[in-house]
Amino acid sequence: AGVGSGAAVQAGTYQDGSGAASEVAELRAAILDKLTYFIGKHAENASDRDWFVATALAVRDRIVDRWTETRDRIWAHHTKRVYYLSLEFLIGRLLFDALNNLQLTDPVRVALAELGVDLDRMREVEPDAALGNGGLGRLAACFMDSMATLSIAAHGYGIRYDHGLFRQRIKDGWQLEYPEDWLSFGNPWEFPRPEIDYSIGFGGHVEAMARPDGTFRHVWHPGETIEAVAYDTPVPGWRGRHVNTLRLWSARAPDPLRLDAFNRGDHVGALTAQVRAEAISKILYPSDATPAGQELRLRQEYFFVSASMQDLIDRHLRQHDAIETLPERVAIQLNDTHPAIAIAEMMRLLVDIHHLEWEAAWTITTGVFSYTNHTLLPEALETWAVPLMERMLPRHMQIIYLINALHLDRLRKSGEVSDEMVRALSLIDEHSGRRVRMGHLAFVGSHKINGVSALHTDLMRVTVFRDLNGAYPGRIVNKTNGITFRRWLYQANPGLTRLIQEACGPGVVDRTADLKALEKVADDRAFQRRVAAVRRANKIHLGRIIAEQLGVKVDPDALFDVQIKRIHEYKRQLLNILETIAVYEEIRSQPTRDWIPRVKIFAGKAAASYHQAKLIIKLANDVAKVVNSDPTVRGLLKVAFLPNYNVSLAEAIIPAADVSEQISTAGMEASGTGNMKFALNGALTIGTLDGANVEIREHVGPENIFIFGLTAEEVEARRRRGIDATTVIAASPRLPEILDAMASGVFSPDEPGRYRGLVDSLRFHDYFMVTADFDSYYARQRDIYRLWRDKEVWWKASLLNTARMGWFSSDRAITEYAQEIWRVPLQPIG
Ligand code: GPQ
Repeated sequence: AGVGSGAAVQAGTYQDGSGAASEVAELRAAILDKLTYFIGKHAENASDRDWFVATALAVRDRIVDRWTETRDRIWAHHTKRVYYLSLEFLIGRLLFDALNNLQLTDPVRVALAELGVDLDRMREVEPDAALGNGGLGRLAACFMDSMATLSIAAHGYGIRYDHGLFRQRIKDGWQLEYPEDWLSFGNPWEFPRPEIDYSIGFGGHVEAMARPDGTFRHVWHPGETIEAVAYDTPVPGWRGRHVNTLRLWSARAPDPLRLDAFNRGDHVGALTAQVRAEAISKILYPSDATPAGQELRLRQEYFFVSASMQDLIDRHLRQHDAIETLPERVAIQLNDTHPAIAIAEMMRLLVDIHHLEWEAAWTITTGVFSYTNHTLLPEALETWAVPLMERMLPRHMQIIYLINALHLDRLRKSGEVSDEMVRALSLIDEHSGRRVRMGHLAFVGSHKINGVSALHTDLMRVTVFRDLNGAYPGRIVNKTNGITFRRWLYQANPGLTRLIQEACGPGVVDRTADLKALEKVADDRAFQRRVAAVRRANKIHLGRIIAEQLGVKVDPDALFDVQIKRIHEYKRQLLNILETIAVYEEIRSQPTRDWIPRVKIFAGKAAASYHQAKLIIKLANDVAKVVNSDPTVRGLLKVAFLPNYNVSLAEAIIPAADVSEQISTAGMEASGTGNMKFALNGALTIGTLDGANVEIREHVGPENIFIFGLTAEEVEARRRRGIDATTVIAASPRLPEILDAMASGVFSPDEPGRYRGLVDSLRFHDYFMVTADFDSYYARQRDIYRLWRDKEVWWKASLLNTARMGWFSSDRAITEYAQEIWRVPLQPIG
């Protein structure tokens, strides 16, 4: 039975089939078999984790046949392949992805129940694979799901970090970072491939060998080699008809142990080479949009890129004899600049190893590569010091110089280019010591460069890539981000999904355009009430998590106002906290007014070295402490900062949100993807005209979203005039009081001066326009509260949001990449 059989729908799942009795019996037997023979335990003494592993392995078996079938089909048809290179894949838990895409949720639930095991409880023991920092990494995971769903022959390439993003604990309101340990109990989804390993060189020198014709052949003699070993995770698409591979590389020393040293008694020294080598895949850098600026980070980048380039060229040559046909068979997407060294590595392999002429190699390289830019923040544009590159990758540095020389020559020949323009176009930045601009390298080595929302792409063309865009017109295209509805609606919100299927037909899970049919019931009071009941149940579930984690009790009938994302000044959690303080002061001074009960929910991690962001976390917690314990507030306002934000927590929070905070300084958020998840689940957005908010407004309609604040252009204009906010604050009816309260220690009685610096930076150096946008933000929040009182209008707006978000599916985004950038075939679903 497929989706929409309509039978035997279990609580907590949407309609994915009734699960015939034989299917259930087979699954039960398979799970028991894994428990007995793989884990080596009896059902009586199996833990939840044992059951999870047994279930995952039984489900994995069902994936494997389809996986090999997929490989055979691609091989037989010589299908053009896509390689998605990303330093981050924020995949989260995989069990429900697999169950839902294989239509196995219900039968597995029943099979486990017959064994006395609760699927939902067991689900919680799966570690949340956090091989990414935030939006960029989660986008890669959504794209993997969509590429498999659309039957694109795709491979994800990345690093198998032993430790993903740090675990966040909040102690006395401060963030503490602890190592994350997702692999400590093994990983049932992956297949180690010890036989697939490549040597990766570092350092050493380059030998130039003269040929008889006077040209030179270059041979790189690395000073150090490290092995990259493959670990494969199958990625099944929707309905399991196509299964792709996520191949993650792990670092190994070629000689793990120096026996001579060990026998001499130098037990530690004998292992140093191993430790140095394996450090490469040890941890994910928690950098999020600021360069780590560390040698190890560059080693990570080159390590996974070189292994991936060698691997894909090997695969190509096993199937096709000529390297020249690479662009017809292969498309490589660079997820930001982190893998941009792939351009130089590809040139090295083509020229030095496969002996192609430079021009032929360059045609192939620009034919296969394309690059996605994810930020315009200047501090996040990756550059590497030339001396470091020379030392670590001497041959690549030569290649980059030559690429640069030919690129600048071509431009000089094609017309008038001033010295200033040459400086702007050069791959080498000469401003503060010489540095390689990885964005420029990715740009000149690619045939297409894309931004991730319409606004972001427009800004790319006039800011960081202005001169390159002039020199290579038409290369920059837009591909607005998307999200996989399978995880972010069908799995995360089964209650709402059931109602949607009822209103739009069961096939809506195959055709997101069918969501439009919800518009017909948007006014229907009875339907609205059922949607409201689902939201209420989701809020009770989230309320339980809040109570467990924080000991704070929240009312499910209060308005849940949510901001969850990395903590960053440009994302402006501070603006939200200022409004929270304003509300708090008002409730205290006018206690008898008819206040709407509300809960302000925050979650997110700050980069460990980002002090201002960590102080903002502390402030949110300080405000929470004061507000939550103030008797005059009487529970009308609660503040909750949930620790250790990750994919799983997002899945619990988003379906429970009434209001979604997307309040970045206009021009600074490249796209946002959380904004899409909330709107899809029916939360109403309060946001600036930034990133994809602009397009969300176009789709849901301006009356169903709360837009406020300066536009990107206005932000620019103001910054030019100066960012002292003294007069802005003085003109505001509320800001002076709020800032005085903060600065004088109302929220930090134990250390009254704690926020003085923060307030001073708002007063005299408000680069992020928090004060400039405060009054319009505050006013928009009042509009929200007004709407909340009129439940009929509220739920209509909510339903219209869900109905009109179909376009933001990552299936749509990937279809655009496939057709306009990669030029690969795909098979739509539905
Ligand atoms: N993004 Cl450069 C990250 O999550 N990490 C990064 O290092 C960079 C960008 C985000 C960006 O801030 C969001 O606006 C996007 O929605 C997201 O990438 C995916 O494109």
